[in-house]
Amino acid sequence: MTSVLLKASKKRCPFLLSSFYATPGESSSMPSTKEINLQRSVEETWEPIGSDEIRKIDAYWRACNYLCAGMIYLRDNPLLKTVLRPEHFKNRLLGHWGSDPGQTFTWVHLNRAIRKHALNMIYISGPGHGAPAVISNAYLEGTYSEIYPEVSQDEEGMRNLFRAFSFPGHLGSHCTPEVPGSIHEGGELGYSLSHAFGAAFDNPDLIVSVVVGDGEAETGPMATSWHSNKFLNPVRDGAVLPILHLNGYKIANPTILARISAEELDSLFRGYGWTPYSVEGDDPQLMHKQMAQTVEQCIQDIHSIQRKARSDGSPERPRWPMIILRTPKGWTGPKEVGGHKVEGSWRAHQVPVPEVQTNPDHARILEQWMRSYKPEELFDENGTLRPELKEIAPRNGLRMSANPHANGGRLRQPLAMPDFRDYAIRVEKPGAQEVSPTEILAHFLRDVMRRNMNNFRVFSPDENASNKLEAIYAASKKTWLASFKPEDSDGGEIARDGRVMEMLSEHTLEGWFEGYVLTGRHGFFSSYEAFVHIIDSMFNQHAKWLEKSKLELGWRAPIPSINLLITSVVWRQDHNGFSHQDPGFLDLVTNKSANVTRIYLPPDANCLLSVVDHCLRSVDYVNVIVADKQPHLTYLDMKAAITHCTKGIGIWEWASNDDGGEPDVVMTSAGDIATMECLAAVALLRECFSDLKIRFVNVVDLFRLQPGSEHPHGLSDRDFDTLFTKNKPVIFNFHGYPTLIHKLAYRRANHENLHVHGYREKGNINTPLELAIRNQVDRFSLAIDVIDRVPRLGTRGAHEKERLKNQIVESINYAYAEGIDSPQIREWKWPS
Ligand SMILES: Cc1ncc(C[n+]2csc(CCOP(=O)(O)OP(=O)(O)O)c2C)c(N)n1
Repeated sequence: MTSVLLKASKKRCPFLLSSFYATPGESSSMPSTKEINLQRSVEETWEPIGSDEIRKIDAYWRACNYLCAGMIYLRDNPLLKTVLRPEHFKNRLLGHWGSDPGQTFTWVHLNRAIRKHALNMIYISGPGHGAPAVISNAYLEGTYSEIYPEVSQDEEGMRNLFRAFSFPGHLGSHCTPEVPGSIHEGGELGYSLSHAFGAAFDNPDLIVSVVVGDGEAETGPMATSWHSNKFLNPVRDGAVLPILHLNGYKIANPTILARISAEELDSLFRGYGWTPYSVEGDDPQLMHKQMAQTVEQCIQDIHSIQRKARSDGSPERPRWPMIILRTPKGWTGPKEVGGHKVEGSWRAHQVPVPEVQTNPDHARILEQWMRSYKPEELFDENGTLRPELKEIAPRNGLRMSANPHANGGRLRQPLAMPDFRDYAIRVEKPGAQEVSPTEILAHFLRDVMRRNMNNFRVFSPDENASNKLEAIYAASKKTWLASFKPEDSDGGEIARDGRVMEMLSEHTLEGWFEGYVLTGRHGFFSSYEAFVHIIDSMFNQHAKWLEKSKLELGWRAPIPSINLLITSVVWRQDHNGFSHQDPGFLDLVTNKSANVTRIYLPPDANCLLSVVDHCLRSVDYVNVIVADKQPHLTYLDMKAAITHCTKGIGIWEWASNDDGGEPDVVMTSAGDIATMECLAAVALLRECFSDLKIRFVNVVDLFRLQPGSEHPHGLSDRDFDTLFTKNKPVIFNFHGYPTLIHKLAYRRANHENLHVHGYREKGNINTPLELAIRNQVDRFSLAIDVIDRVPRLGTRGAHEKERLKNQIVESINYAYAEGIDSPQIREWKWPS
């Protein structure tokens, strides 16, 4: 496949393949023969767009642009029925103009293709700060008024729209969840393309158009997501049509991609496996022809790729089309303000004429600018879009602003679930037998996959095998549409029709996953604990989206939850060492709304099964599950596991000896490894002090620790005090950073007696016990802490304390001499 490079400017004829991007500093010149040979024109198949259609498309586009400007500036006089006066302006001018006209231009041309081919298409706005472009279209298509009736399609409604935009208590200035047709806010740049692919997976009839900002294209997540085309299967997936919007500037700088030569740019996207088509210019009339022609070509390419793949059933990796759209930033806006170039410069990024309230010249420029769109030709006296323009937009479900995929919960089908109890481990005695929890889970996930081969995917950054989840490959291999080698058949587990998504980019995977759930499908993501931090920010953004959608927007249907398994945990990084030790993602999660966040630390394999079953059935949450992949002791049979996980926190009677009396100390754990060490400490203490009354509490659902007023899962104070007492020492062994437990429990009556052990950022290449010792989450340190905190053991326990300290020294020496922990540590079992 080859590219088409066309430029539409007043100076040159767009249909001559003679215009190329000038290398910076040079003027455009005729291409070399070689360059011409690289190109193929769509003219062969092109049925030229008629002048009447161009006139209407242009008018529709002007209507969009008029609305965009109105949203930024006006609170009254929306149809410019009188000269603009100071009282018509908003007091505070907010919003972004620069991105809007290129995006509205794209939208109206996609509309043309949708109508022509009855396309099922959604639109993702990478530079979501260009929200006026999306909102104006949603408004003109009627969707906005259907959801927000006060924003009616008349003068009053237009006034309300302008007032609502970027106004306190109203609409944000990004493509926030409030915006119909949006599944991507675009506030934090970089994720639009991966979201687009996530939406396209398993949606064979859907085309996801996605505008990528040229600034956005400089971000790390965007850079890696161009590779998503190696994971899109044209037989069973939809298509993604990226439109790279080269408007040349970011907030205050030129963009890199707009300042490299045409050849470099073309090579870059070819190198990523795309077929780039370029549209370039500033003359609207010529640009409409070019864009219509190019969009048509892209749709034809997409259809022919899909036809071919679907007829022969064995997809080769196609070179999907993409558009490189080069237009001036702030196109059609004021050319110059106060002697400074505005259109085609970074000055167009936000509010291009900044002082309309105080500077009459600025007010005049704004009025001229808005009148240049000729609103009287676009809207009737009542402010309603004229019928001949309305008719060029798609209708009903074909409107991108009303496409059900953009409100994916409406399409959500619950997963067909196997019975998780069928995967249970038999537990005859607590703490006697070891299994890898994730290995057990893998069989369950495999069967979830088998039953849901159209709406469930598993995501991991090259780690499913490492995380001992490889049993899922029996249901489906890893998606792979790049080339194959003979050795791949020997355990490579890759296939063109695979459904397990593995690529070494946490960003791209999380973006795919979010796009997938936002369009109503389900998934499961596993990551090494330390590196889940790479998607911290994506988690933040998704949690914000969920919070808004769930609490404030009744029209958005619930979507499946994001399920994140954090494994390869901090405590078992024997050869990876310090860089792989970071349990801090949990701290981040607790910053987000209690309405959408859940954290589970199942202590063993059966609890993990129960938790994952629960999470896969849930909606509108981010569920974070922490479970290690190494063999660990099992404690609860399935019945007990279900009861324990349902309660989320509880006393383990078999590990306690305070029944019927008051405990001297409450030993508490959260996390699999933390639980084992805590139980081992209990066993040591019981050996040393037969009369010591110990209560053992395990926490699965971390938010049980917070008061009910703070989190819906929070325990009442009464329940908390019953479990933890109001005055006895509580020794809490925690999987993560100790401060998190204090943060959650600081309001509890017994907080001053809560002593939390957890990761203290002390790590290296360690044996498991030696690492635990360095961070004082080991059995000996915990037992010593109990001796220190239980007053009656203070002096009585002196000898025991010495012996425990000796064991610490001996354990470290053993680890340093042998490179492993001693057999009695490695083979420790709960004493029956
Ligand atoms: C990850 C991230 N970094 C920084 C910003 C701040 N920011 C907002 S808009 C913008 C420039 C965007 O340029 P581009 O993607 O080209 O969009 P457009 O030119 O269409 O406005 C920046 C840096 C952001 N929103 N997200």
